[in-house]
Amino acid sequence: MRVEEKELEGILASYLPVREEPYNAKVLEAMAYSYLAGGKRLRPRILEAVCAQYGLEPPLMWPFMAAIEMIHTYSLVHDDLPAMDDDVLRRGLPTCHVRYGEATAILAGDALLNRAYEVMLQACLHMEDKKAGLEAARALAAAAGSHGMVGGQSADMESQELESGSGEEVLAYIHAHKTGSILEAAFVMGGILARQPESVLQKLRKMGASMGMAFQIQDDLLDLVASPVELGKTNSDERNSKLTYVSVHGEEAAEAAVAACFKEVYQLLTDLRFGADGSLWALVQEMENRKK
Ligand code: GRG
Repeated sequence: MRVEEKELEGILASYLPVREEPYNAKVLEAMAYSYLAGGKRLRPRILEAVCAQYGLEPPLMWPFMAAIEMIHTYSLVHDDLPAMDDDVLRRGLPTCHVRYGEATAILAGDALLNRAYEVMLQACLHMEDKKAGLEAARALAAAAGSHGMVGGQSADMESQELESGSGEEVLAYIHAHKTGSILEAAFVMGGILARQPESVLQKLRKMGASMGMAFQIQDDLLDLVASPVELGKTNSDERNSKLTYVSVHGEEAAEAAVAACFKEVYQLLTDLRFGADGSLWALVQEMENRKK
């Protein structure tokens, strides 16, 4: 069952740490500021929809939904820092470091990451199937780390130094890891929590990988038509220097690649008997037609 939007926001908020003393108030405020700034909540929605497909009852998946959104939010807060993408706007608001200063933004990201693990491990303590909970948490940790999102971000940072022509392979790595890993985790964690066999998990992983690829290329295509202000940039220099699917393969090929990825996702949904009237199918359609 899919919870309503307002209820989802309440569920996500309920996993934030509670203020107990005045001394750490600033970092708590910065965490809440970025986490509750109203993103699309795509990753928790995917996790929820996969769990629902396999009959897993809420609220078992809620802490895992909150954890994946916390890790996603931490990555955005750190990605926006001057040392990385240097963005001034995120989710329609000033970025965390613009609002609270760089040191607090670093700490808020660190604290969201740690809170995500605390929330999942706390949930595992009370779960009947602790092994499934731990396996889901392990999958998210692996997806977020050096062989996942952080690895992809690192490759992306290094890619600015690449000689032209050597971009294709590294670009595939960046997409699969920086954007793909956490999306893949959203799909596979749902399957793990619902105790699905490895054959199903493999298909869920593939679905996540294709969604991740489509999502990133879409992002690059949307960036082409967005103004620097919409992009949260003070100027457009960076857009021109970035290695993207569009800069390597061209716009037409990028659009074709997005279409091919979605075709594969729909095929996998059909193979796994996710019906066209189900919430995951609707979510994929929403992503296919997204304008931001
Ligand atoms: C700093 C370790 C570290 C990693 C950063 C997520 C990320 C890795 C960078 C973001 C760069 C970026 C704009 C990638 C494009 C795809 C993407 C992840 C967009 C943001 O996700 P959405 O659209 O955001 O789901 P909302 O705000 O809706 O949650």
